[in-house]
Amino acid sequence: MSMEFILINKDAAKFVAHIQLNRPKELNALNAQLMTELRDALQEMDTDDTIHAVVLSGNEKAFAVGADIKEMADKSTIDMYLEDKFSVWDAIRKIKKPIIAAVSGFALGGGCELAMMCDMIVASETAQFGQPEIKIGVMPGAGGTQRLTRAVGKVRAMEMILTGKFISAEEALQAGLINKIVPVELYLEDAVKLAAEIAKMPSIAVRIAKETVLKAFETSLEEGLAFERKNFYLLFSSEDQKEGMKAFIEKRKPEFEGR
Ligand code: DAK
Repeated sequence: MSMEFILINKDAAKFVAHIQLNRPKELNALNAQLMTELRDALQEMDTDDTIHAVVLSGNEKAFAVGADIKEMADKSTIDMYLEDKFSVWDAIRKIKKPIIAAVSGFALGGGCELAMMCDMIVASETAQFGQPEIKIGVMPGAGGTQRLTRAVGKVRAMEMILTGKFISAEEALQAGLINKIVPVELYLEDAVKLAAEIAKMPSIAVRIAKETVLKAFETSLEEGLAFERKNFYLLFSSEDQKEGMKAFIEKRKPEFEGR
C-alpha cells in the first residue's frame, strides 16, 4: 500500500502494528487523503492475522490538530453532504481490533475525536486535549459532543466545547479521558507495550470483549447485559476458551490460536 501521510510499521514478534500520522508541517491536520489512508491502513491491519493490536500516534509535537481547516473553509453544506467524509470516520469506528492512541502534544478538534475513537489513550506529559471548533464558528462534528461528554462528564465537556479551552494531560487523566501519562521520550514505547500485552491475550475474546464494552455506549443496561451474556456464552465455542481454562487447571502457560 503506498501512502503519503501514513507510516505503518508492523512488529511481527509482538503482533502489534504502529500506524503514524505523518503530516508534520501541518501538525497532522486531518485532510481527506490522510483520513482515507488511515482508514485503509486500519482496515488492512484488521484483516491481517499477524496483527492483534494497533498503536496510532502522531509525533511528539502533535497527535493531530483536527480537520484541515484550509481544506474545509470554503465548503458549502451541499459540498460536505456530497463528499460524505463521515463514511471514512464511520469505517474507522468499526475496526474490530483494539487501537491504542499514543498522544503527545496537540490532540485538538478532530484529533481529539480520533483519539477518543481509539480504545485507550496513553499520553505524554506534553499532551493537550481540546475541542476548539467553537473558535472557528463551528462545533465538534466527529463525535466530540458525545464521546467527550461520556468520558469526562457534562460540565467539563461543556466548558471545553463552549470555550475551546485545552486541557493538560494531568487534567485529562483526572477527568478519565486517558489511561496514563508517561514521559515524552517513553510514550510511544509505553503504548506499544500496552498493545503487546493485549496482543498476547486470546484475540477472539479480545475482539468480542471490545465490541461488548462499546455496546455500553449504545444500549440500556438490560440490553447491554443480554448482549454481554450472549457473547460470554459465544466464547465457550472458541478453542481458546478450552485451552485457557485447561492450561489454568494444568498450571501451564496457555497457547492461544485466535480460534
Ligand atoms: N488545519 C490546517 N492547518 C493547520 C491546522 C488545521 N486544523 N492547525 C494548524 N495548521 C497549520 C498552520 O496553519 C501552520 O501552517 P503554515 O502557516 O505554517 O503553513 C502549521 O500548521 C503550524 O501551525 P501554527 O503555526 O499555528 O503552530 P502553533 O504552534 O503556533 O499553534 C495550534 C498550534 C495547534 C495551537 C494552532 O495551529 C491551532 O490553533 N490550530 C487550529 C486547531 C483547531 O482549530 N482545530 C480544530 C479544527 S476543526 C468532519 C470530521 C471532523 C471535523 C470536521 C468534519 N467530517 C467527517 C466532515 C473536525 C473539525 C475540526 O477539527
